Amino acid sequence: MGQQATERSHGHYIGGEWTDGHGSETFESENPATGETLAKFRRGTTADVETALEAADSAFEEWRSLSYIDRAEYLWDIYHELRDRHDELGEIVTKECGKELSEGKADVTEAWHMVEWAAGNARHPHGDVVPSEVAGKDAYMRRKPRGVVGCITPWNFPVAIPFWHMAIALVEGNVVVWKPAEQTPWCGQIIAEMMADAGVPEGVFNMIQGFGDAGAAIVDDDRVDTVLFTGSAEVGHGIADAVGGEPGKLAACEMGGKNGIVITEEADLETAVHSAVVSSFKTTGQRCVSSERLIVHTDVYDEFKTRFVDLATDVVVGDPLEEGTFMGPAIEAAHVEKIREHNDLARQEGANVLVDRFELPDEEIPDGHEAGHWVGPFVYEIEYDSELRCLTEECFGPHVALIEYDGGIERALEIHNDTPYGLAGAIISEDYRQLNHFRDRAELGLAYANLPCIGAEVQLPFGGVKKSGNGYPSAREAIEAVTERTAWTMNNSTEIEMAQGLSVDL
Ligand code: UN1
Repeated sequence: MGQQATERSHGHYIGGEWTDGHGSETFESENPATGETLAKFRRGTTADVETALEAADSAFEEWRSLSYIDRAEYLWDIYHELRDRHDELGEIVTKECGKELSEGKADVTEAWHMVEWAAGNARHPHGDVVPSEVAGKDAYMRRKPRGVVGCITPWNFPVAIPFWHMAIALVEGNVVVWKPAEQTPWCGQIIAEMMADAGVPEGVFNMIQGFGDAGAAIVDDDRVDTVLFTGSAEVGHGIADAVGGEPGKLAACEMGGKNGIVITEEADLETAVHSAVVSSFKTTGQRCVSSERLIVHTDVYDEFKTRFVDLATDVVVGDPLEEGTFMGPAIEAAHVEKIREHNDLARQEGANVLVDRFELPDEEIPDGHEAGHWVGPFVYEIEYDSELRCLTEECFGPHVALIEYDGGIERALEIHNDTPYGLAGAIISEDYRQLNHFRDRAELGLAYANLPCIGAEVQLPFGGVKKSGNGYPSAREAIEAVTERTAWTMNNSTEIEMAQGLSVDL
C-alpha cells in the first residue's frame, strides 16, 4: 500500500496470509488535519484474534529453535527498509496521526533505532555466569522466550512503538499477535507488509486491525504469555488487573503521565523556556511524556511567564506537512472534546488563563483543512493545591499549568511528586546539587536535566512509576517481559556436593 488511499478495505495478516477475517464491518483511517479518509480497513473480531493466536501458537516451537542471529536476520531486512523508506513513511505517519513532518520522520527514525538495537542484541551476551559456592559446579542464568506475546500499541507513535514491543519480542524467540491503534491502521498495514516482505515465517507475526474488543480478546486468552501495552492509563490499568490475576502471565504496561518541569531560581531561562515549549506543545501535547505542569521558582517566575506566554501565543499551529509548522491537529474529534473538558475544569478550579488558543481562529486554519481537529495552546497559572484535579489528571493535549513556588528544591519536589503518575519530568537549573537532588527524589522513570522531557533514546529504559506503568514494554527493559530466566546449575564432578553445606550421605 503506497502513498495513495485505495477503495478496497484492507484486512489482517494472520498465519502468513492476508485475510478479510470473519467480520463484515469496516472502519476508516482519517487524516486528522483534513478530515479526509485515507483508507478503509476490516474490523477484526474475536474470531480473528482466535485464528491469529492459533497461528502464533503453532509457529512458536520452530521459531524458538532458530538461533538469535537467524531470527535477527529478518529484522535487519526491516531495518534497511525503514531507513530506505524513511521520508515516505514519515509522511504517512504525519498524514495519519497529524504530527508535523519532522516528528513523523522521527517516529520512523526511532523505529529503526529500536530494530537496530534489538537485532544487534542478538550478538550481545545474554544472561549471567554466576560463581557457584561449590567448586565443581557451573551456575548460570539462561533466557528463554515466553511464547506468545500480545502487543497493543497507541496511535501517537504508530511506527516506533510497535517496534519497541515487537522487535525485541521476536529476536528473543517469541511469536507475536499485534493490534495497532484503530486511529492508525494504515501504519499497521505497512508494518505488516514489511514483516511479510522480510519473509518472517508464517504465524510468527500476526496483525489484527480492530478496536478494544479485539485487544481484550488478546489480553484474555490463555495462550498469551505476555501482554505489552503502551497507551492510556484507563486501558492499561484494566489490562494490568486482568493479567495480574493469572499466575504465569505477565503484563508490561506503559501509560500516561502528568509530567512536570521544575524551573529553579538557578535556571538559565532560555533553556527553561525552550524546554517548556517543546515539552508542552510538540505533538500537540499528545505524548505520554508531554509536560502539563511547569513548577517555577518565585524569583524567576515573572520573567519566565512573560517569555513562555509570548512563545505559546506565537507557536504555529497548522498543516503538519508544511515546513514551519510547530504543531498539527489533535488526533480526532472526541479528543478535542476531552481537551476542552480539561481546559474547562482548570477554569472551574480557579485558573488564571494566560493563553487560550483552544478555538483556533479561522484565519489560522490552513485552507482546505477546515474539517481538521484543530486545537491551540492553553496556558494558565494556578496556586498549588494538592486537591486540584487539573494538576493531577492527564489531559493529553496542549494544556499546561504554571505553578509558582517559594523555597528550596524540596518544596519544588513536593509539588512535582504530588500526582498519581510518575513517567517523565525535567529540572532546569545550573546548580548541580539541585540537579542531583531532583534525579534522586523525583518520582518518575525518565528524568532530564536542562532538556525537554520528551525525546528519550531507545537504548535507555522507558517506563514509569506509580500509575504510569507496571513494567517496561519497550526498549532495553522489555527483554525482561518477554523472556523467562532459567537458573542452570551443572555438576562437573562425580560427587554430589550440595549448596549450603547440605549433607547428602545416604
Ligand atoms: C510517548 O510519549 O507516547 O520520549 C512515547 C519520547 C519518544 C517516545 C514517546 N521517544 O518522546
